Amino acid sequence: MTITQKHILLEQLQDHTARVAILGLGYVGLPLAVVFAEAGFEVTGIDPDQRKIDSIRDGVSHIQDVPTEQVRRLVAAGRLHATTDFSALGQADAVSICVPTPLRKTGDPDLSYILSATEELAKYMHPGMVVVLESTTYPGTTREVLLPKLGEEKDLTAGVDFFLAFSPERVDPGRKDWTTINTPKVIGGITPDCSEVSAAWYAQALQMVVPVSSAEVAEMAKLLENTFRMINIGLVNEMALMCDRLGVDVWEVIDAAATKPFGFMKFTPGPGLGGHCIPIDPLYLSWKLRALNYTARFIELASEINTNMPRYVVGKVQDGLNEFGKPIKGSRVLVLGAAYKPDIDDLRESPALDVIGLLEHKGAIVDYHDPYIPTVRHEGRIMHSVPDVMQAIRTVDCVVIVTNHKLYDYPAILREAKLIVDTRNALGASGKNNPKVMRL
Ligand code: SAJ
Repeated sequence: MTITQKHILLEQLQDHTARVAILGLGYVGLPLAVVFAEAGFEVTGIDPDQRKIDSIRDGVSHIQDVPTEQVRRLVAAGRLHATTDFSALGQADAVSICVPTPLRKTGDPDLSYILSATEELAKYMHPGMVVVLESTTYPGTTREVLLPKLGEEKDLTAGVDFFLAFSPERVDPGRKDWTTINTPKVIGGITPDCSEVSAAWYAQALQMVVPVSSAEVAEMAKLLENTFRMINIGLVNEMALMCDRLGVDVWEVIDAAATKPFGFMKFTPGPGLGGHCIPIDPLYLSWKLRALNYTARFIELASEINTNMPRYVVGKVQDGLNEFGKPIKGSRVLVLGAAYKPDIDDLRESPALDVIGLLEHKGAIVDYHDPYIPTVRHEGRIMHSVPDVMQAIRTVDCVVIVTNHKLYDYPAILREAKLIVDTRNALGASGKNNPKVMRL
């Protein structure tokens, strides 16, 4: 039997002598690096951000989901290394690419991080490597962008000399029940052998690996997961608009529908769609389909509705102030909660920023409070979370609850505020039929 690269690599993966490199040490890459190191691989994390590297070398975690104790222990044991030097890829057999895939200002995909990571990796490609892309992207990226640069241009054949696959990240920062090690992991290769080898690698460290027949299936599965959420959030946001016109309480409607024990999944209206996944990933899909002369109507409609929610919220503020004979212009408004979702410190794509901008555009004097976010860079200036939130609530003309952090004292807010726009039903029943509370 001829010993092939596949057999050699499979052996190294199974006996954990394969040298692992993780490109990108963010909320996806660091947890993955730690999981492979715990499984017994020697792992090198590579990231251009020297602060991240210094932190890891000092045995300190810069990612909330990764305990510092774990980083310290793995670094001390010589199982976890970190460097800004991409040449470390020359000593790697198994590489996972976990870099950002944002949108450009034009709304088009920004593949610049994937391209630069791939171009760096291409310099160090050698026979007997397995490469897995984890960054969420449009279907075809692995085959159309990575394969030529890592394979054909290096005279390496995927599935023979090296193995290339896609495996979508499913990290939900702050979640404790489903983490990198126990969340089922879909993985699909450029060829069946690529699927087999990459799945064999991940199976050494993760509890459940779900091999699929191709990279495109894996890329598309991720987009379905997040498009599903984006569209259903858009649906309930439109339900809120419809219930408002009908004079029906959308929150009560959703709670009633949610009693259905099958065939329904509860989503709730809100001030818009934040985060680095849900508002962005589906637009990678619709962008790709436009290039194939197909309009992904659900995605475009949901995106339009979700994007309009901050404006709808500001309309509620205007209506509420109007009831008190106050123009929005010159009124003092406090935005409560700036993070894109409760009880975290992540501001990315947060609708709070849109609400603040729209209010200011109408002449309101806007402050914000967020216990997790002390400062916000907004339209070229730094805003600071107000130091005394209850004092601010007592003095402003309107309080807008944009992100319903658990640690707020909602009964006190209801007592002290003159007017509240509650975009999250944070006040619950006490906000219903209350003359000083406007709800979505
Ligand atoms: N939102 C609503 N109504 C809802 C749910 C969310 O308005 O019913 C808003 C949130 O306030 C937020 C945005 O949508 O602004 C996104 O919320 P999210 O709950 O989807 O949270 P994310 O962005 O952290 O999504 C992540 C995703 N994880 C990955 O992509 C790996 C998503 O797939 C997870 O399902 C989600 O966490 C989760 O379940 O918490």
